[in-house]
Amino acid sequence: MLAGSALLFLLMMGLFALSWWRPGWSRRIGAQRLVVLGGLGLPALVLIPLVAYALVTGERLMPLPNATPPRIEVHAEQSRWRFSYPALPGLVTEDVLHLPAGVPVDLAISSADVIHSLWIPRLGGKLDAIPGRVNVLRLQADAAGDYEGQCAEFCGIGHTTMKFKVIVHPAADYAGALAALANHAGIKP
Ligand SMILES: [Cu+2]
Repeated sequence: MLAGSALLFLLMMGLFALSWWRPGWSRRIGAQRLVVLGGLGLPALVLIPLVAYALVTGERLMPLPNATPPRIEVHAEQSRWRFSYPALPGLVTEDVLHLPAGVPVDLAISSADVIHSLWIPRLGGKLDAIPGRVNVLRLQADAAGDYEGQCAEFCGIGHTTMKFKVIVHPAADYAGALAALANHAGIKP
């Protein structure tokens, strides 16, 4: 994309220089043809390959497992995050998200009040939490460890402190870690 944009920049500068030193050069092309070529032809030539490239690359970035990935529900609310795990009904962790390492998960993100945005910079892009909607973000943490998450959409007075911690467990320990949390919270599996 950098090479492509450099090329376009040079082309534009070339046209600019041409109109500077040879005023009237475009008269030979004609106004209408100039609009069609410069306004439709050139953008189509540039944008269609870029969209195709972005679609293919985006698809490759997305973990696509054979089975449906485990789903975790994310509820945003001024100004905290609640995570619930359908695998363990009743278990809710506040401002802490537990994930398995090396396994794709689907985060089903919703909001109780205003628009928030879930962002775990080291794991992927942002996705808005919108009241009345469920947005699904597929993520995969490759390595166990602790990560930081942050609300990335200004949502009110508590926005700056609307952070959460992501604890990524080795995949083999994940179910045990969730069960221990549920046990601690007095939830019967
Ligand atoms: Cu926020």
